[in-house]
Amino acid sequence: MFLNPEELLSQYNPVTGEMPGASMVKRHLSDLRGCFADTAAYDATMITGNPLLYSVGAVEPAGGDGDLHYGVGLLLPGKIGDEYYMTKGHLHAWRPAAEFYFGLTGDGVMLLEDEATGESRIVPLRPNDVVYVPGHTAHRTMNVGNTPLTYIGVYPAKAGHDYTTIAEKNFCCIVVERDGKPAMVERPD
Ligand code: PAN
Ligand code: ZN
Repeated sequence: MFLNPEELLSQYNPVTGEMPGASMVKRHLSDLRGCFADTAAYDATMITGNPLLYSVGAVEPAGGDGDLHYGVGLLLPGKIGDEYYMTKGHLHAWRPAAEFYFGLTGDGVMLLEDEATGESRIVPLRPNDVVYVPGHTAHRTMNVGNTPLTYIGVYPAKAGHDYTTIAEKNFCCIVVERDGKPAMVERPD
């Protein structure tokens, strides 16, 4: 049975990220090996456990050319060293596919990196913020607040997710806390 987005969100559980009709993916710190620049902080946290970082409930009603898919993300607050908890990040397998993000709760930032030029920027993702992710743009989300960050991302059904390119070369920049605020800095070697 397919529920419309309004019905789905009304049944969305903002604590667990669970949503009827959605396929849930949960990502723990071990799933983000290589994403955090501070590997010492990563290893130190892994010794104490393998925390849940985020979940995504994906709704994929149909896969035709004109169809849309969407996911509701729940990204927990926390840091590894100075780096905020983040998503793995990806490019769309079909590179021209853009995406529309809408902030629901919490305080977040998106890191956007143009694949061709490497040009990077961060943009806020807070309640009612819209972030337009153009095609050919790697995107990653960070929770820069103290409460769960939730958001919805809507993308063409045929976008697909390419995680391999990011796993191989990572983002050029990282987002760290500096003087209590998020700052984008070049990834140290
Ligand atoms: C989002 C992401 C979600 C989780 O729905 O899938 O934020 O991030 P990762 O997929 O990088 O783990 C999206 O951008 N979909 O295309
Ligand atoms: Zn995406």
